[in-house]
Amino acid sequence: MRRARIDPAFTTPYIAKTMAIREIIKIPDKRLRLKSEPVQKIDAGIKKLVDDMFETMYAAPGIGLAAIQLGVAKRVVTMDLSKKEEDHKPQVFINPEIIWASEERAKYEEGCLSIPEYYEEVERPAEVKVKYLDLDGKSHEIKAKGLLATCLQHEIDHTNGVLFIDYLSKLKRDRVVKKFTKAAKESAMKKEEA
Ligand code: GNR
Ligand code: NI
Repeated sequence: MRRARIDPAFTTPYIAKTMAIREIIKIPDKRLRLKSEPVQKIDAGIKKLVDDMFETMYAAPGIGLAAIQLGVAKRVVTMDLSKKEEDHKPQVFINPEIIWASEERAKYEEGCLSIPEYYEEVERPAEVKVKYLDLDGKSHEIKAKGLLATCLQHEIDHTNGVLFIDYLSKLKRDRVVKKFTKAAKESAMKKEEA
């Protein structure tokens, strides 16, 4: 007899190795407000998490992702600011910390995969110095400006439970939270019906 295509004994190990796109959690999920824990040891689990983060981020698509957006409260950030899809420039920041921020501010229109299809201008320090570990555990310090500075601050905020809507007026923030809360309730109701 031929093996059934969906024989779980055959497909499960395959899924475990390759199906790495995970669900991105959305507001008002309370986990987005957690302070993530520092990574103590960069082991196989962290490497798998980073792989899954890249796959999820590229699929979304997004230019940055913090582990908490997958529900994992660890201080891990992935990023790719390359313009063309062909030349990926994956960057990993473990335990990233802002060690200096410029007085000068810059405005940038931000979006967030945990608040899909909502964009608003946010003002932040124009330049930051960030200290972080790479996947080999080696420490680095970089000075960032432009999109890299914005994205690093956005992702480091995620590791501290902060979202870009926290910088908007209360009116705007309440409005977007309300909209997503309603959508989450409706989708939970639909699930119950099914
Ligand atoms: O994909 C993303 N784009 C973006 C645009 C402007 C400022 C920040 C970002 S990060 C965002 C992906 C995301 O939600 N990362 O946490
Ligand atoms: Ni985000």
